[in-house]
Amino acid sequence: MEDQKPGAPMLQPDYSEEVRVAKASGKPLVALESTIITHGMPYPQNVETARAVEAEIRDAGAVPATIAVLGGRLHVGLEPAELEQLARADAVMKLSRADLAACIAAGRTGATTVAGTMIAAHLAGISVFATGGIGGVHRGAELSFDISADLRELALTPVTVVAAGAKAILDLPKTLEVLETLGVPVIAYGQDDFPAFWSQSSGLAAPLRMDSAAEIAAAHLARGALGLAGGQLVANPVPPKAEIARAEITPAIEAALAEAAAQGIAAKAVTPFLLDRIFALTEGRSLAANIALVRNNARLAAEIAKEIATRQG
Ligand code: PSU
Ligand code: MN
Repeated sequence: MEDQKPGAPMLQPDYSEEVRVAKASGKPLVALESTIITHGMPYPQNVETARAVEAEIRDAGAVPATIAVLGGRLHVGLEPAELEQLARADAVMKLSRADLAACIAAGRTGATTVAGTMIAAHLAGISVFATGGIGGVHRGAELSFDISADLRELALTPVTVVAAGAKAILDLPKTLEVLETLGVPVIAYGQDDFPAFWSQSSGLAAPLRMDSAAEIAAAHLARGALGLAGGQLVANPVPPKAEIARAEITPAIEAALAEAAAQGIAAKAVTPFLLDRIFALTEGRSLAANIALVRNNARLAAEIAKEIATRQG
């Protein structure tokens, strides 16, 4: 299960100044992905959101580490100008587990998905990561076999990922089944139901429930103590004020899925295509909810990172 061969030289990431100082002084760190910036939101909301999410983590007393590959260098923590450049760039690669090494070797620029970010965070010694939604099992996966590499990564890499569940563009029951098969703990925060990204509840019960960052931190450390590979998925519901009712979002999802099928969208293009269409079809309402929930996840991730740091102290 472990990736690292004993004795193999490990790649040293390029740390931002803020992350370098935090690592040296043992401050709690929270990793952030970059696909949400390049493939998940339009400019300039993408860079504004990225900055706001970083600020939430600082305000909570932890240090943000946004992860991306810039010109073949793996960056853990981006300087403000680097973040702006990435948010404006086009033709940025989308880096999941399969793509990360190829992007670095070719000297290219890419944004990390949940899977790619988990790999980089673990390499940098960061155990908590905040995002919006994870990839999962797509509807019709029994024919397309489209299952995000994010799920397998959660089974392999020991990082606790805070997300607002998975989007209803996916098949949520199948996503939960695959996570169970892979042995990934799925923890709803403060409620019994698995949240559904824009909505607080998916109508499905989550396998586990925890009500404090301390409990989540203790479970993270207990997995390590058991020698278990893999991380945890913390499913944090969207704040009530920002929620979009399921009845309101469903027509947009159905329309986006129909367009994707009609245009033959496949593989890595599926998730960005659906997100872009749903933003357009809800006239930005989905984007406002998305921003609110990512910020909310960043705050919880910072609390978990602080609890882990205290217990390791
Ligand atoms: N789900 C979202 N927003 C996102 C993504 C997923 O609600 O931005 C991005 C994440 O980076 C996630 C990736 O890791 O899409 C999953 O892509 P795929 O389904 O191709 O694995
Ligand atoms: Mn896919």
